[in-house]
Amino acid sequence: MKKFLITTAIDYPSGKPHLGHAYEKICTDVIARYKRMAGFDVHFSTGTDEHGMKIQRCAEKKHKDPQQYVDEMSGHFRELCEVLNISYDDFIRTTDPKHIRTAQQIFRDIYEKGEIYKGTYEGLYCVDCETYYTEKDLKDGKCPVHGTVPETVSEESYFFQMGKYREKLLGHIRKHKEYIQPDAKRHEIENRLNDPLKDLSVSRTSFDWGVPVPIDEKHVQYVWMDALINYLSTIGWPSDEAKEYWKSAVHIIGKDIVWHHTVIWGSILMAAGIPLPKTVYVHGFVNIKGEKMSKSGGTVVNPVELAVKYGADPMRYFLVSEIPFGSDGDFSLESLFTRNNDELLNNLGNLVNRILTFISSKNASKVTKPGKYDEADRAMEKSIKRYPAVVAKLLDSFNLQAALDNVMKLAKEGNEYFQQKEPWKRDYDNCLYIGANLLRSLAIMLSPFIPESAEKIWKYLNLPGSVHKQKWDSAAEFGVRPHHVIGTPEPLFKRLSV
Ligand code: ME8
Repeated sequence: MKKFLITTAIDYPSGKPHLGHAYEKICTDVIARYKRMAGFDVHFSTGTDEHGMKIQRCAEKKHKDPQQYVDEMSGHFRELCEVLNISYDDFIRTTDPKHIRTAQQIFRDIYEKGEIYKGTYEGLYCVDCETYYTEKDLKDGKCPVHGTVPETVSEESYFFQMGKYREKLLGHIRKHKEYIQPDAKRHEIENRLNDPLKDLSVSRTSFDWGVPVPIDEKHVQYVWMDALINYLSTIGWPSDEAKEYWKSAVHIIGKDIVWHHTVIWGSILMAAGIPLPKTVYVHGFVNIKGEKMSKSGGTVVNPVELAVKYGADPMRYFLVSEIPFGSDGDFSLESLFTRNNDELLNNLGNLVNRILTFISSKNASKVTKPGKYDEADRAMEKSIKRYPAVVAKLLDSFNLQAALDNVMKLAKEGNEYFQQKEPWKRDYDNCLYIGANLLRSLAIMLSPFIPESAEKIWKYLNLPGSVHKQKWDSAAEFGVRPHHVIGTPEPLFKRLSV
C-alpha cells in the first residue's frame, strides 16, 4: 500500500490550546481521513513542542519542574484531539526519548559533515517565537509577530552553515512548485531568499531545558533545531519504512512559521542528505472580528469547551466551510450557529430525515425496488456518480472548502430532487431507492469532514462496518440494494442558539 505522511506543527504547550491549534488539527485530519479512504497507508502526526526558553520560563512562573509542567500541559492538547475526533496515528512530544535520540542523531550527522562550527551569537531573540531577529526584521524595534521588544543575547553558540544553502534552496523551490503552497507563500519565501542568508545559531547555553548537544553537553539544541526533527522521529527515521513515508511528506502549518519549515528545515535536511518534504502547505489564521486572538484582549476562545458544548462536527464543519484553506478567516459564535442551522440542520439533516423516515413509515423500513427512471432520477443518479471524483480532486489539491461545498451541493440537489419527485403524492420506488443511495454516498464523502455524523448516517442506513473504512471511490456506487432494511433514524443535528 502506498504510504502517506501528513503532519501538523507541534504546539507550544506554554498555554492551553486555542482555536488556531484546533483549526490546524481539523484541516489536517480531513486530509488524513480522506487519504486513508483513498487507499493510502497514512501516518498522521501531531504533538507538542516542549523544550526551549519560553517553556522553561512558564514552568518557573508556576513554580513547577519543566517536565512536570509539560506533562500536564501536553495533556490539554491531547484532550483537544480527543474532543475533536482527530484521527492522529502518533502524538509526538519532543521530550519523548525516541525524539531526543533522533534530534541528537541529526545534529551529530550534520556536525560530522563539517556543517556546524562554534562561535558567539550576539543579537536579538524573541522568546515568544523562539526566533533570532536582526534589526531589519523588526517593526518599530519590536518582534513582527508578537509586538514585544526582543532580548539582546550574547553567548557561545554552535552555528549551522545555513547561509551556503541559499541558492540550492532557491533552485529547489523554483523547480518543485508543490514544495511551498499556496503559490503566494512560495513567492514570499523566494523574495526573502534574494537577500543573503545568514548562518543559524543552533545551540544555547544560557538555559538548560532542551536536548543536550551530543558533542558538547554544556549546550542545548536550539528549540527549532529540535522541534523540526519531530517529523523524522515520528516515523522512526531512518528505518526503511520511514523512508517510504518520507517520500510523500506533507507538513500543514500556519503562516507565521513558513520560514522555519521551508528555509531552516529545508537546509537542515539538505545538510543531512535527506530529501525535502514534498509539500509544506500554509494555512491562514483564525481571527476574532478580524483581529488576532489575544489573551489581553480576552478573545482567546477555548476550543475544548466549544467542542464539548456544541459538538465536534459543527465546529469542524464551520471552520472548514468558513475559511478558505490558505487564507485568514474569522470565528464568531453567530456564524457557527448560522452555518450549523442553515447548512447542517436544514440542508443535510433535513435530507437524511426525510428520506429515512419516508422509508420507515411508507415501506416498512425497506428500501424500494426501482422501476423505470424518469429524467429527474437519471440526473440524480448521474450526480451521485459524478461528485466523488470532483471532491477527490479538490481534496488532492488542498481545496478543503470547495470540496466540502461540493458535498453539500449534492445534498442540496438531493433535497430538490425529493421536492420535485413529491413521493408522498405518487410512486415513490425510484425516489427512495436513489435517496437511500444518495445518503450512502454523502456519508462516505462527509466522513473526513464530520466523522461522527457520517457514521450516524451509516448506522441509520443499517450498513455493515464503519463508514470510515469505506473506499472513497465506492461513494460513486449504488451500494444499498432493494429490500435492504434500514435502521431507526434519529435527528442528526441540533439547532444552536445562544
Ligand atoms: O509555532 N490561527 O507552535 P504554536 C491558525 N511550536 N493557526 C494558528 C493560529 C491562529 N490564530 N495561531 C497559531 C509553534 N497557529 C511551534 C511549531 S513545528 C516544528 C513547531 C498555528 O503553538 C501556527 O501557525 O505557536 C502553527 O502552525 C501551530 O498553530 C502551532 O503554533
